[in-house]
Amino acid sequence: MKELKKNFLWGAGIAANQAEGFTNVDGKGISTADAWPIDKNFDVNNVIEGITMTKEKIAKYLDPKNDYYFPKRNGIGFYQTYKEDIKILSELGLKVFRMSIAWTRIFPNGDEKEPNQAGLKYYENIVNECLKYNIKVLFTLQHNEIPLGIAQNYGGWANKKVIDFFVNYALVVMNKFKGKVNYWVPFNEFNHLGFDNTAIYDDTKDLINESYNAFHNQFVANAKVIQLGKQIDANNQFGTMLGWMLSYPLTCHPKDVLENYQKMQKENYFFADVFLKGQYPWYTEKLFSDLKVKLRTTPQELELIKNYTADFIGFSYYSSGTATFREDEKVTGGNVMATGVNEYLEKTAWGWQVDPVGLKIAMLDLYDRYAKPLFILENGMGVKEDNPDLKMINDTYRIKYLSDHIEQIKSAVADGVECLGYVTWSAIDIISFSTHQMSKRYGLIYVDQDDYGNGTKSRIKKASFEWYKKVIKSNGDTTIKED
Ligand code: BGP
Repeated sequence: MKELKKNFLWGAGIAANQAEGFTNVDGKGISTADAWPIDKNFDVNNVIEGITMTKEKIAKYLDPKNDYYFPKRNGIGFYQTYKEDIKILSELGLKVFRMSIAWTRIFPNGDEKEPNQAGLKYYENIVNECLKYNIKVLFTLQHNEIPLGIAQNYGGWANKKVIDFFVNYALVVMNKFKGKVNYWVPFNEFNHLGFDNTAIYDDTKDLINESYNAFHNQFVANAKVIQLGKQIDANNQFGTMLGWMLSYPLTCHPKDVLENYQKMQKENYFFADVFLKGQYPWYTEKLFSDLKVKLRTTPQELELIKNYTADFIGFSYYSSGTATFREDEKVTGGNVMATGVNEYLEKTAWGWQVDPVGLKIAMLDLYDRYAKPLFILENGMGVKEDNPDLKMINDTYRIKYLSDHIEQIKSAVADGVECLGYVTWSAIDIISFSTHQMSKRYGLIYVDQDDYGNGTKSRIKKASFEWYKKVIKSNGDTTIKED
């Protein structure tokens, strides 16, 4: 029976906008992520509200007269603590550390010609720190943050000028880390609408049409980055990063099955096809006529997309949902979008339905369709973990969640699926992407900090840290063995 490869890349991840803080230091510009405050009127279970932004909202949020608190401007101070944090992470025996580069540390407004050297130096320090411990780095270039200047001055990714700005940024960092970093993910969880992903304000006229034009421009930028990245270093490997929104038909009613199939097409396969097959799928014309989308493309762009597809299928998996044709659908939370309830599944405190078998279903489906190596780039569970006494948190619930999902990965590999690695989300407690809370904790390491940045900032390993260390050392044995 096939087992995990000996060089299976056991990893853990964070994102710059959720961890670094120090948003106005060493030349960094303000990003779309820096514009989200904790807003008391905000419903933390309405995931959509946390990733959409309007011109009116941002004017209110950025008005100095309003004293909002912006969690992602502080993160967990990783910009300053990265040496200590990476040292702790090295104790896991990590093979790969997934993190993102903040575009605004390299090009503060996004459209500059020359890079900010202080920003490059910081990421060089990170890379050197990781390599010191034999930890490979996997860089994401756009992880739910874009220079605010791109939104304000260019209308976001719908503007084709942004393609060249992004490619220029990617060239600078790929040249800088040539020979040191070979795993690159240009866009994080690309397959979702939202200001965090396109820098298009949600009150923009013709939003859906502009958003799909933004996606197209990102497809083009992605292809150009792969083309040039391979010229810089033939060893560079490029991955998709799809937020895999797995869903099932609510019932076996044929109309539910059809509804779910088309939901999977629209939310998942559409994007995966362009990235991995190099062309828009056969149903694009119908989809675009339904959505009233008119793409602004050129034959050269479509040729680029066709010739430069991803090397591996990177994706995140947290939970699954359901779909039904009926109007009275009961909905619950999920990654970047709400989804239908599944009565057979437990939910996290944020309503995300825990479904380890769904990860194997996603792996079989993706491998079946695209026949390229898989790489799980995010998997974990957000939990409220109050810890006033600063004790070691015995997060057996997280160990169970991660263990159940890793067992499904092993099962898919035993069936013959090729899998490069697994990155648990998150290496350390960081600010939640969609709710902007510190209290939605994913980390193997606890950080003493509340939703408003108060606390000692001390780092305390959770029980899952020691457990994951054993999983890595044994290359996948998830049973807990006392020492
Ligand atoms: C994904 C993001 C990650 C991470 C994760 C958990 O969408 O790629 O950055 O945050 O979701 O989501 P959240 O932090 O909103 O609970």
